[in-house]
Amino acid sequence: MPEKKRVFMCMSTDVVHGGHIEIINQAAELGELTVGVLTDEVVSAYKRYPLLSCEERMKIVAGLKGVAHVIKQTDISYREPLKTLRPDYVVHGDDWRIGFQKPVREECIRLLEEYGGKLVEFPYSRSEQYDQLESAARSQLSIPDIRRGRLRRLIEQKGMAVCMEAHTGLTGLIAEKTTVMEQGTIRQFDGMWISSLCDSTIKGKPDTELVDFSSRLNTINDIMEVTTKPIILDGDTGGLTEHFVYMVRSLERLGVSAVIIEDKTGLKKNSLFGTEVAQEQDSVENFCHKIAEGKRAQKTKDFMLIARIESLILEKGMEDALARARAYAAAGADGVMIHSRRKDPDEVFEFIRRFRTENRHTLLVVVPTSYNSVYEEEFKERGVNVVIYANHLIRSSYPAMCQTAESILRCHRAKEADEQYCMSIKNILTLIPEE
Ligand code: SPV
Ligand code: MG
Repeated sequence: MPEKKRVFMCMSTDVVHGGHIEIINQAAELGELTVGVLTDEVVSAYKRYPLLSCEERMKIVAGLKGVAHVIKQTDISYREPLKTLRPDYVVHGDDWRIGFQKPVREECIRLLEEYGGKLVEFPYSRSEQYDQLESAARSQLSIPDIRRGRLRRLIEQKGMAVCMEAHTGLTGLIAEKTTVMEQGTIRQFDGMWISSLCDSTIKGKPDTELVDFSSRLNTINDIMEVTTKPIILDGDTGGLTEHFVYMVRSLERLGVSAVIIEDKTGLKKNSLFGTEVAQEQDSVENFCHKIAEGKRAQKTKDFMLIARIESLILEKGMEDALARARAYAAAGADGVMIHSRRKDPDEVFEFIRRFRTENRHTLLVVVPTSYNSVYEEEFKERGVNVVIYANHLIRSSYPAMCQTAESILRCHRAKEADEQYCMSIKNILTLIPEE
């Protein structure tokens, strides 16, 4: 008997439908079928956070007729399974000829050619019913109870989460959907930061806690309505402890994953002003009380309270920063955020090194706005758990809008601005499709 051909295909889905079964049947007809099931980390990096864990999905796939073997696939690239299995055929729907998977397909074809394997593509079954299934799965992810705990789990899984600021529904969509390919893997942001600076600036207001919490809640709602990724709120000082406890409950109820409050008191000014403006740090005792009360008010296990240390910003020194970190962790903070406005990262690195030698568990958060040359990988190696790009979407959109406004004024018409700076009307009309 001739040896059975080896067939390989990859699956990420947690909602198996008729379209998948059809492809599996067709693949199984070609030979002995192995299915690579993508890990949670990979699926959440390019599609959405899976509703079922990789282990559960592997069990489901293993039970499907026609599937001979199931393996865990840790990369969107086919490099590893092709190297170890050397399948005669790789099977895929033809939907990956366009879009972000195109380079994955091209690499797969190249690798198959090296040893004479073949790619077999079947028409991808698009049906309204399947689209509805996917959109139902997505809306599950935006349910508060499901969204809230995902930051914690993501950090447990990956060690570090990378967050992009969002201040409107549209910037939320950019933080949610932006995808890049990098050496056969796919990258997306893990979560969103709702910055007080950006939320104030977009309203034309200074970042002094002038934009009140009701207004901040509206921003959170706008973003939550159209996204599924975990959200960290910049809670400023948290206000009075007596008010902060209500803030914690409101955020928890909405499905926000974490709030970061800073240890300042009185009229808060943005940290990046440093000592150029009058800013007062809260007492350790008072801030610890706020943390403890916030943790006591919390109803779920998932929500996190992160204490932000302003000692380096206010030039109070490293020992003060470390003493505060110890005290805040002891008061119950799930994490500490160390802030700095120096261009070089030395003081942040020193804080991380010293804090991590005495505390392995409390989460560490950094906001590398001024020390922007450090790669995320280095933060991770040093023991950081969350990196926040705190203001980059608003800082890049404002100059672009000014350019357009100036061009129209200068030219007395919009033709030049249209051609140089604007996306087409057709593209803006279809940017947000109706559901
Ligand atoms: C914010 O984004 O509002 C922050 C971070 O609090 S910073 O602007 O660096 O103070
Ligand atoms: Mg802020």
